[in-house]
Amino acid sequence: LMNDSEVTPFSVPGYACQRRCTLENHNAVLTDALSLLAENAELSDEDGRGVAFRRAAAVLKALPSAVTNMSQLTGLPCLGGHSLRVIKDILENGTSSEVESTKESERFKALKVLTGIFGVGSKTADRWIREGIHNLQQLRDSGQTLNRAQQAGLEHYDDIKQPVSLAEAEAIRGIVGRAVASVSPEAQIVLTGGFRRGKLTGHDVDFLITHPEEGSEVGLMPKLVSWLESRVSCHLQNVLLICDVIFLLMFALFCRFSLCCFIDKQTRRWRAVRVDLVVSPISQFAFALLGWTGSKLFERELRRWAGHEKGMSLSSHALYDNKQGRYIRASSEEEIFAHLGLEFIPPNERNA
Ligand code: DCP
Ligand code: MG
Repeated sequence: LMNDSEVTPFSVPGYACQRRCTLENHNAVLTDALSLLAENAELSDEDGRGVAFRRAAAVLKALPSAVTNMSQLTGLPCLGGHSLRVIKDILENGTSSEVESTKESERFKALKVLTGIFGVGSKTADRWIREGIHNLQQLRDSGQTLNRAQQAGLEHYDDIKQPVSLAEAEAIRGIVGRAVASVSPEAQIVLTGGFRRGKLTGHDVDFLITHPEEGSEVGLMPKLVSWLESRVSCHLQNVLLICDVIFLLMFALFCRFSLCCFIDKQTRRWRAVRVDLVVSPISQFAFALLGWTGSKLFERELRRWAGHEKGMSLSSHALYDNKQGRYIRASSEEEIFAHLGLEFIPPNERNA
């Protein structure tokens, strides 16, 4: 048995973008609990609380081993009183009563189900709940008017909920890649999002497309979408032959770059998958690549670091030096980290 004085506290830097965090998580029970509270806060429009729980979870994800004793947490950043109470509860009792009661609450369950519909955010879900709608059947029966995205989201709810595998992501990459090549032969396509960070599943597939010649990317997105749509709607048989095992149908362009697609597995079963396409001019490519690789918290922390520590504004388009009043160019992620005075963190270690 160790007493507190023999416990060595962990130590990590304050910003997630200063930490290397792989997918290996020694504190999954604790981080799952804090993530659930973060999700509940976000779904309840309490973003500040949500971020606080996300930051606390990210600190625990970055630890080299499992937390067994509260005293190991002394001096760690981002662990507020609320998060510490939850951690203490779990270390002492195996569970946190707050997490358990949140998980079981009718409101949380309804918010999860309703915002799980593509095109439905927390505000819409909240309005529906106030009108007595708590599940998909009640929504269908309610006669609520749904926009095009929401109609598709409801229709393909089960498919879209099911995680996308890396194999599916790669198959879709092949198909979108062929589409890109035929509308713009020199254009480049990169898989971003969670898959670029080494995840084996995702809730969608994120792609970034650019063209080596500045300006030639203009108009690429509509061409790409209509190529994919026409291929599938007019030449269903051909597409089946072209893509033999797996193929895809861009079935609607919902917003700027969020698409919903169908792929066919060997079974020839159609399945809806979310695909996010982003087109970036080459001059902004490094910023877009960094901005769309994630994780979401890593991105948030990069922007916070830039603003608070460096007097700069970072987005997925550019880096601006507020004091000098000028944009800072970069042609690689490495250069952006260097401009920010940060050690380069490769994508697979950005899993904050
Ligand atoms: N992104 C962001 N802020 C947002 C939305 C997205 O910074 N509000 C960036 C970071 C994300 C990336 O875009 O990692 C892709 O968004 P996803 O929601 O697809 O996130 P992931 O790909 O990381 O998760 P998943 O594996 O579940 O798809
Ligand atoms: Mg993704």
